[in-house]
Amino acid sequence: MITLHALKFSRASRVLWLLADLGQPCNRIDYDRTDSFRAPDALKRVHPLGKSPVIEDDGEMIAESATILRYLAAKYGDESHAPPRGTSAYWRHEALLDYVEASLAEVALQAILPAFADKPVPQAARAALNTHLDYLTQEIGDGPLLFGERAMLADIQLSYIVALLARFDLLADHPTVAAYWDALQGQPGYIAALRDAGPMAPPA
Ligand SMILES: N[C@@H](CCC(=O)N[C@@H](CS)C(=O)NCC(=O)O)C(=O)O
Repeated sequence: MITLHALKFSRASRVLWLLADLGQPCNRIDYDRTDSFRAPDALKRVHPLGKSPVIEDDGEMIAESATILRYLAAKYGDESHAPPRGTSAYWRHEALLDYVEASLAEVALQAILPAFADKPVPQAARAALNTHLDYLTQEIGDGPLLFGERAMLADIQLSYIVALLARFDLLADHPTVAAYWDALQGQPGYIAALRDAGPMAPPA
């Protein structure tokens, strides 16, 4: 069985969402956040970077949530979380799946971290975030999700960042992204992950 190392309020929720969609159980090992909201040292004994999520499966130890999502979809022959191969939608989806951690996460955290510490969000951080939220608004289009009604891997990957942005009231000027967050919260895999492991974002 797959083992999932799941830090509280973390990107591990993405993996739980996909596992729920795939109907795959896992042996979830939970890690509480430290007082400074970091991962405990115990996670460093799992993976040198001490980050979550990490999965163990059939002797493989896999980090990076996008890689884990791709691994699980490939392993379980899942064709329902990406557009058909060979289409331009397929490559648009691949780009969005990588975009979340490669480009968006760092910019979003520059706004989220001050908000989390009850400090004002610097103007430059808000401006940079707004550029990405404008981009996401275009990508969502008529929605409700990135590729219509059904959550793809890229939607699952985006959910964690969007949950944090919503939690810290950083979506107020971007109604399309706020509506996207509403649509994500209605997805069965999201609901199952929340029920199993609690919310993606820390409570107020
Ligand atoms: N790019 C990695 C990021 C992993 C990551 O930063 N995880 C956070 C939790 S959401 C973490 O473990 N933070 C704890 C720490 O850095 O102390 C991924 O997508 O999996």
